[in-house]
Amino acid sequence: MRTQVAIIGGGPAGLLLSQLLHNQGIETIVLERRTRDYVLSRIRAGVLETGFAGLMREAGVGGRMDAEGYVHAGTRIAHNDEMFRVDFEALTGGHVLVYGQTEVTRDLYEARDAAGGQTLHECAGVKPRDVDTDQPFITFLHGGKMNRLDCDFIAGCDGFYGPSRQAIPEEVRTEFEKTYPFGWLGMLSETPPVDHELVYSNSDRGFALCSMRNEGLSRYYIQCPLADSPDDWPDEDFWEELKRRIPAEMAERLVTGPSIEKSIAPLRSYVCEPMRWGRLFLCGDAAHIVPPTGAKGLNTAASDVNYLYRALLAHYKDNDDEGLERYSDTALARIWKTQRFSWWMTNVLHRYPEQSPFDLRVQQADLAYLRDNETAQKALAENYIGLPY
Ligand code: FAS
Ligand code: PHB
Repeated sequence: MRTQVAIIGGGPAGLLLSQLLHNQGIETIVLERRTRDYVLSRIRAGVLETGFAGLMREAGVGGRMDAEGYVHAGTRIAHNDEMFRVDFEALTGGHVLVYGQTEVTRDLYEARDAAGGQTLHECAGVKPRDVDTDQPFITFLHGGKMNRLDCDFIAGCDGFYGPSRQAIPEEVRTEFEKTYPFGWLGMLSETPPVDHELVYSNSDRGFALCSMRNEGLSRYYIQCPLADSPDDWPDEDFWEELKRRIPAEMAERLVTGPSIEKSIAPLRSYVCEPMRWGRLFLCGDAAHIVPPTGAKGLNTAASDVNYLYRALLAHYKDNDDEGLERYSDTALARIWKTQRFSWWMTNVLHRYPEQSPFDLRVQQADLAYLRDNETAQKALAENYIGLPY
């Protein structure tokens, strides 16, 4: 088996890269560990940066996103019963689209099907080989037998737990990590959202986020101890705690109902440098993780795809390898800015178990500065809608 670009991982990064390359006549094969249904069952991100939405349209898969996605021109920040709005459009002329990652992945799968794209599911033991030579290949179990896929390049889009990052020699890798002493308990419910925009709340009881997928599907999060499990949180306890963490007038109009999904995600910041080793290129969660506070995980995967796609295009179309040579530095420059923003948003909005009275006053001052200062709000807005690629 041979292709030009072998892609490990059929999540949003792998599928988007495959679709973009296909549109330029560049062959790809995607090797995915899970079933398609499993991949499509994941409930994750919900906010698309301007750049990501543009890339989806460039890939020819933006139709449903533009028809069903919600333009959000701003977001609200609540601090106990006080709330203010950051107006993205007035401050930057831009906005974000609220459109679930599950829908993004579904649109990409449908486009790959229509294009006759090759995505092999239930691949086991996927292993990149000879990545530091000009004849890399991948071995993997599929259809009951060992297979070999020869290729020009390998895109490691296999998420945090995939094999690609491990193919970079340990002595070459520098890994940066920060863990947070809390997680996010997320709930999906078939209820109308409490507000037409997102509400990020810093309350004396901890962080909460009110989001949505559509007029009848709400997505809520509350900060919770890492030791908790979803079973510790019956629906009624979740709703009661959420009501205590958002402004009273919103709590009064909050419509509750049964959860259709409930899960806890730990918060972590992580970056692996470099993102390239020979003919292996890491993309998305394979190379970096952010706390979801800034809605940057999925969006940073998209910016990696943007850089790698254009670098591969220049290689095949113009015999120009500068983009490939500079890929890691270029992608990391933007990644570290999203890491900073996600870390800052997490710090300003969460209550830390060991927070001193001084820390608390500084956090309150940060929120007050954001409430009162247009420059501070513009900085948040331009990061939130997405820095330029
Ligand atoms: P993904 O992890 O999505 O995809 C990697 C793919 O590789 C998967 O399909 C996996 O099955 C496959 N794979 C793994 N190992 C393999 C192997 N050995 N062989 C073949 N395939 C393999 N981001 C936000 O912006 N907002 C959020 O609210 C948010 N919430 C999240 C909640 C959770 C629980 C998690 C885990 C992440 C969340 N994220 C959020 C981040 C998330 O959206 C990621 O950034 C996004 O999925 C990144 O996409 P990929 O890089 O494609 O990685
Ligand atoms: C979501 O809707 O899932 C969501 C929105 C914004 C975030 C994180 C998650 O910062």
